[in-house]
Amino acid sequence: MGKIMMLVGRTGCGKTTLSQALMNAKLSYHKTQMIETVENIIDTPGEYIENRNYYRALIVTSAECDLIGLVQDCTDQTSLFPAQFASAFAKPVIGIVSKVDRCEQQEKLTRAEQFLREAGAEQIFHVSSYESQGLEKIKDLLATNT
Ligand SMILES: Nc1nc2c(ncn2[C@@H]2O[C@H](COP(=O)(O)OP(=O)(O)O)[C@@H](O)[C@H]2O)c(=O)[nH]1
Ligand SMILES: [Mg+2]
Repeated sequence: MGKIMMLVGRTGCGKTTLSQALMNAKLSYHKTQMIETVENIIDTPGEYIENRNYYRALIVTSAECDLIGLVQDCTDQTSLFPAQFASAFAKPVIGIVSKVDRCEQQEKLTRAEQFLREAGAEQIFHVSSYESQGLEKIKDLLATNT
């Protein structure tokens, strides 16, 4: 079965591509185990974080997931996540730095991590859906039962 993760982040940060990359990676990795082939990802609209009026919708939707992934594009110079946004959820919150294939300078990574830590993310992951980087670690997290 595995865990259900809800992805939250502004439009264009890479949520849908990541969902698909996780599914594809899982499919190829576990191609002989037909039962566990589909990852459980809730891909939320960017509007939910871009407009404060939708925060409630995010919180309501989070009831259906086991953990929340805040997605921050490493090329994005700004963040939409309020300080300690994670505390609004009654679920564990991880931070996902996306598009690390475009992170030529270390500063971009550090900046994205800082935004996610300020938002209250416990653990930070680095991914590139284009280069299938960092996907295994997230799949492992979703596969664990505790
Ligand atoms: N360089 C790079 N671009 C990406 C990556 N993931 C997504 N993108 C691009 O970023 C844009 C927005 O991606 P999308 O998944 O639709 O973002 P969403 O709005 O958060 O669902 C698209 O043009 C994607 O091709 C990645 O890992 N690396
Ligand atoms: Mg999308």
